[in-house]
Amino acid sequence: MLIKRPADIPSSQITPPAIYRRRREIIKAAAAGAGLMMGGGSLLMRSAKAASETAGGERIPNPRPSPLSTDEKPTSLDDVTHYNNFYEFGTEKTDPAANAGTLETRPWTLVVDGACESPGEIGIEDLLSGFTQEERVYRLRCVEAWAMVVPWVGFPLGDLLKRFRPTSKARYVAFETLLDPDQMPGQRRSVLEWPYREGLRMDEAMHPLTILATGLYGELLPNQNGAPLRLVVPWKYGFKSIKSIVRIRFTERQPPATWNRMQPDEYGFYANVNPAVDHPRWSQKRHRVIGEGLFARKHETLPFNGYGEQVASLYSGMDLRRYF
Ligand SMILES: Nc1nc2c(c(=O)[nH]1)N[C@H]1C(S)=C(S)[C@@H](COP(=O)(O)O)O[C@H]1N2
Ligand SMILES: [Mo]
Repeated sequence: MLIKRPADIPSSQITPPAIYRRRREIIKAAAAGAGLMMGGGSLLMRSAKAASETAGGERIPNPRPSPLSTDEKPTSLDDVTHYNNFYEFGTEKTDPAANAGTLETRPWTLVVDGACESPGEIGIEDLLSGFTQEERVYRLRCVEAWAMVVPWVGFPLGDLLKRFRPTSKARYVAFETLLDPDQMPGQRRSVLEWPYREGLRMDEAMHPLTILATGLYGELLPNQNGAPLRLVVPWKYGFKSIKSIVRIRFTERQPPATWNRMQPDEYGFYANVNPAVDHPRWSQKRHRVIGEGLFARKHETLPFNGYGEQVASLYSGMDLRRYF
């Protein structure tokens, strides 16, 4: 390597996606050619057919721009769909695009229950037709120190939650990803606790900037981005934005969240983007913007990812060093 970097940052975090991807392809081709089938063997086998089987590609008619959109330049579709975190399909940034073709997103049912007057379930087709589709452009930043601007298609999570009539006991909202190791081969390894789980406080969940995304770039979500339905919370680090959701539950107590349970000192429940609180192993003051290249200057990270005016009041009076 020409570039010196701290030893504890995996190369996947700092290499520009295009170069990184090419390197992975070369490594995979070499491995396949040599007949190597080690740990990731079954994942490698699937990669060839995966790309054409993703749910993405179907146009969503006339999504309207949301007034909450940023006017920053969106990250390219190629980067948005090939530089992902989705451990159900592998732990490398290129794994989800290569392996997520095994996920079946039709039929798909979302169960909503817990502290509410009308618990029930809703099929994905009803969800897609029943909610106003507004195109929203959000800056989404990940704790691993990169940033993207994604033109999500989605609707406010609160619009859905209200229909199930949460009671006064509903203080939090818990989310769960599908659990099915046949469709999500990464779940055969215990890199995380499965299913992936996340949670929000009720007021965070009802905030208009918290959306359920069903598409991006005007098309249905590709599997690797969390088809058919994923959360987007733009003022929080990426891991809060849980993908491929099958269950939402209203709870009285703070629900368990996957990364928080794994490493509670590194990943807080709130996970609000905060340049003043470093991750124990790296600074969170600056980040790279995907698409600008490795040599571009890093950007200053803003409190709440630049959405402080809209969301800071949710946390007034809270010690954000303690509740990170
Ligand atoms: N079910 C599930 N959801 C997930 C993850 C995951 O591994 N599994 N990774 C999270 C992390 S760490 C990030 S940074 C974002 C990445 O979203 P993107 O690939 O669409 O950019 O998804 C989040 N949602
Ligand atoms: Mo992340």
